[in-house]
Amino acid sequence: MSTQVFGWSKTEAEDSAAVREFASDVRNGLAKSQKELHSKYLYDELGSSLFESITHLPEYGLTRADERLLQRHARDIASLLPSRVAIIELGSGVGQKTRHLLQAIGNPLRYYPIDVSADALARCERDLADVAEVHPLVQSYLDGMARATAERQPDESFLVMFLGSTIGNFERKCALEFLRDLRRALLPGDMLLIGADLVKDRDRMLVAYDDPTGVTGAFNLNLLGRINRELGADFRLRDFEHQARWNEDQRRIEMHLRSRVDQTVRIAEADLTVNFRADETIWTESSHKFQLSELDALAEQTGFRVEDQWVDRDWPFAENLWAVS
Ligand code: AVI
Repeated sequence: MSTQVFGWSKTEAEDSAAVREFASDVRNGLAKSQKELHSKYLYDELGSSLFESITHLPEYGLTRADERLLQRHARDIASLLPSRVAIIELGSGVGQKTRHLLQAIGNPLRYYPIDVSADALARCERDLADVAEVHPLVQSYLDGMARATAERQPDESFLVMFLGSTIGNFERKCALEFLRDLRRALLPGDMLLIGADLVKDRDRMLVAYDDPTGVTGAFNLNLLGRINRELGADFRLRDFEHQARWNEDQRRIEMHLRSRVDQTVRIAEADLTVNFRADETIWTESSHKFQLSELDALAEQTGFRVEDQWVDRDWPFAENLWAVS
């Protein structure tokens, strides 16, 4: 028995720890009076490819604005960086948007993409090998940061990239704490390039998260499908519907899954039976939107100094270059 346990590959042990953590998060989230599920669980293999499709939707301009800014201003950004620099990217995915900047900086350049998806990192390593020496890290953001910065060379600085307004998916208080943690992992001379989606016309924001093609709806509903697949639950996906709401006070889009009927769901691996009333929702994601002035304050509150900022005209989105102060 014990031989078998010790004979487990690390991956199997890690997998079962991940299932236990998922089950425990689902149990805790669905016990709250406003039921919720953490947005990180939206990104299994199917969820990640649905998100990739979202980035091509005509209604979702965020990713294109981010990439436009990086392409147009790659040389401006490169000119503001320290002469000896290595790059860390948090949540790189396949790293497509980063190519422009890596090219503008020129070789030789070490690039540490950090992501939870090993498949995305394998593609990233293959696709960017011509513009950088790629060191993929399948880790959480802060663990990956620690690994990458441990390889700092004498007189070298780091540029950390945090693109795509992923910071908007943190609660505002958690965003502050996260940026402070990030700052603590850096040294004077290091920089942060952070993308943030700006507050814009309400209907434009809402349709970006509730597209008529239904891709964002499928992305959201897949979370229940994932719970069925991984935790042996019996959610009937057709008895739930996707909702996007604009929360004016918090300046955020919220994604919810609304129960169409009174119903009971069993989640075997979480040893949980949950009742839903018709109209009750599960809150699955927040996407905070920012004012320009708020971004400057955020830099100051977290130990950074604003170096420069570029804003897209077609889809209000800001790329911000901050230095460690
Ligand atoms: C990854 N993140 C910045 C996206 C966003 O816009 O908040 C996730 C997303 N959710 C629905 N559509 C896109």
